[in-house]
Amino acid sequence: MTPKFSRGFLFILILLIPLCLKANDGYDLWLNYRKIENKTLLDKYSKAFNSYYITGNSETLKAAENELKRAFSGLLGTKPKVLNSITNNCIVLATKNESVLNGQISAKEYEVLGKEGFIIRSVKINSKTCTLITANTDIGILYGVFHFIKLIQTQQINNKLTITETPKLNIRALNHWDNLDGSIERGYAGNSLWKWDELPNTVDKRYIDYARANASVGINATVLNNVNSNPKILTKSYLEKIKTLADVFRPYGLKVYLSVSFTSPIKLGGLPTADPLNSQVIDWWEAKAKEIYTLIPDFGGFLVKANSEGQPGPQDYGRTHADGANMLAQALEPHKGVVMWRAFVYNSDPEEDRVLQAYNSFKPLDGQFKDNVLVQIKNGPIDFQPREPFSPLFGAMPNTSLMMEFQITQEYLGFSNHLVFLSTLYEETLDSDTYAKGKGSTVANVIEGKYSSNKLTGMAGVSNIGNSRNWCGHPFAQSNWYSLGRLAWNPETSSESIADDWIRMTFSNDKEFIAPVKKMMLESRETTVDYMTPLGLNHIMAYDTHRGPGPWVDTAAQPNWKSTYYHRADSIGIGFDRTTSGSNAVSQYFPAVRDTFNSIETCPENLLLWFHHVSWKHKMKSGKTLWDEMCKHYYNGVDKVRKMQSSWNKLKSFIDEERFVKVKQLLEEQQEEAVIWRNSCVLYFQTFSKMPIPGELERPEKPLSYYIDLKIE
Ligand code: GCV
Repeated sequence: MTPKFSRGFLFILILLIPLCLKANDGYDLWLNYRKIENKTLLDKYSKAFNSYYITGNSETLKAAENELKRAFSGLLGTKPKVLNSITNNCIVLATKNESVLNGQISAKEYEVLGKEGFIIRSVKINSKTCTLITANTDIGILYGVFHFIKLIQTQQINNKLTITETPKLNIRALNHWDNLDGSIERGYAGNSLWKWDELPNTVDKRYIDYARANASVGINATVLNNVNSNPKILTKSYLEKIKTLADVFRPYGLKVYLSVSFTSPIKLGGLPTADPLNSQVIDWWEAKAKEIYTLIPDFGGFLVKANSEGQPGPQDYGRTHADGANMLAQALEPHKGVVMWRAFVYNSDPEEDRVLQAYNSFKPLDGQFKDNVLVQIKNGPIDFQPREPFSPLFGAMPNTSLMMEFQITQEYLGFSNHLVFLSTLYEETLDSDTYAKGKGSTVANVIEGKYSSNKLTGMAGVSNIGNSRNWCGHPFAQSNWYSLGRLAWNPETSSESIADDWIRMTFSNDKEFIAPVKKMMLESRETTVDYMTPLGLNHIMAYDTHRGPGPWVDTAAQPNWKSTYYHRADSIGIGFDRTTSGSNAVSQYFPAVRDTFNSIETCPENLLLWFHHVSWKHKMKSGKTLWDEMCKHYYNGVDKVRKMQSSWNKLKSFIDEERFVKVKQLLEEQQEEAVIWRNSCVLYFQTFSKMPIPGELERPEKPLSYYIDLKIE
């Protein structure tokens, strides 16, 4: 039977069509190849790039070719011709030794590129004008293609292209904290992407899009499972599933790694011990490594959380972290695998400042790790707070490969409900001067390996990806995944340029849109610090969930999980004395940094309460008392969220309805939570300062007890 539609229904349908056309659910991320609207530019690009010539047919080159076709069809509305010989206006994709190159690029230039770098250059080959994308390897070509597409997306192609790019870090990794039951620890965008019950036989198309997205920003490593690892991940049946994923990811240069539990030999192998010096344990891991590499020849290696937050480790057997890491490294060495051993360790002793513990545990081990071990260090000494000083381990272990661990998922930063562009947080850490080799020895330089003989370098980001349709929950949370990739490729990239590219690729090239959105993004992290943890406050979130305020939390499973442990507010003042007369954490830094942090006069005010217990009446640089200054920050935070809202509300006409509305709703939620944060903290800390909220500021609507009872879910 043919369905009959009423006139009214058809009318509504017609009205809805433009809306549907503008719909965008965010699935395409920054690979959003929508047609260039500027007619002149469209004509220019369509003429300049109308065909391509490719040598080789590996899976990686096929991926490059497909991406090019996809981008052309979306951005230019054209289908590029595949050529048998080079003609004018074509794109040439060729690796180093292809004869077609006619010596365009010198051997020296190729040497600089290494295994993953690429060149994009406007050249003449046999008197034909073309754009050459070349590299030593196929993956270099794929990276080059993504870069080239980015130039079209962001409308930044000049007439003469002369681009050379090489990654500054070897391992550029996502750490998934995905559990085998599909849940994600600290994941706020749905469940795990990995459908373990369907693997190895069924391949979700999404795995390919995941790999594409990672390759597009140069991410070349994925640790599939939670660092709180379930030993089952190393069973035969899981390894077969993982092989399927590795096969899907391989063309995109994405290697698979696994988080392993130190007691796997006991749990899976039935051994009585997991002592790293025990020969049966050593044999067990060597056999396991062989088994893995037989299935996955390019397997990356292991990530290990040991003797941390209840996880087993070598110290359970009287051995050191180096003993544990080296035993695993030895098992992986014949296969060229690596161990990423986390430095995130602390005990529950209330007497030893938690901030000291990672440094005290690892610094003495400098030089003891095998060459295929990287020590993976969180950016700050506690745990992914909205602001922390850089970890003093950066620069302190010159004979060890050190890699950076950032968090992309917003555990302490409002989950995927708050707009927080984390690139500025990453950048702040990377730009911090360790003074390890005198002024200018930035954390970026340290992790690039500039001061050590160790050759392995890396950066990891704890993933914010889940199976929600737009991958990351908040449309802007995608920018944090993107930023991690960009900074892992080059830790000296500016957040400003990352934001610029991301906005153009994801939303629009319209200047009227880019300027306000970029401002929102670049200010958003400081805004969050203001309404959550200004002036160096930290870890005052709700217990366990880490969502919403909880400065009053004073009972916890261990003393250093209490908020009161961190803020130390009393009738005199607030803050943790970590100076030379306090816990002495300042002395873990090189002298110039130590002295700056140690003095209340020179300590940056944004870290003041991290390092000092400061009187409520202390005069700040602004001339205000500490109390008034703190109030100012909390109120500013809320005001700035409101400013984000009003900026966003003016941008409706620039983008699709779907993402516009989603961001609008989330900003409303963020504003409400920022008010809760502000009111909670100001009212709670006021019980110690006994000082009034400065006159002109709006008063909290509810009493403190209301906020203490409130749970933000
Ligand atoms: C994976 C914090 C988080 C934990 C996380 C841990 C870690 O403590 O709250 O969920 O565990 O860091 O990084 O290992």
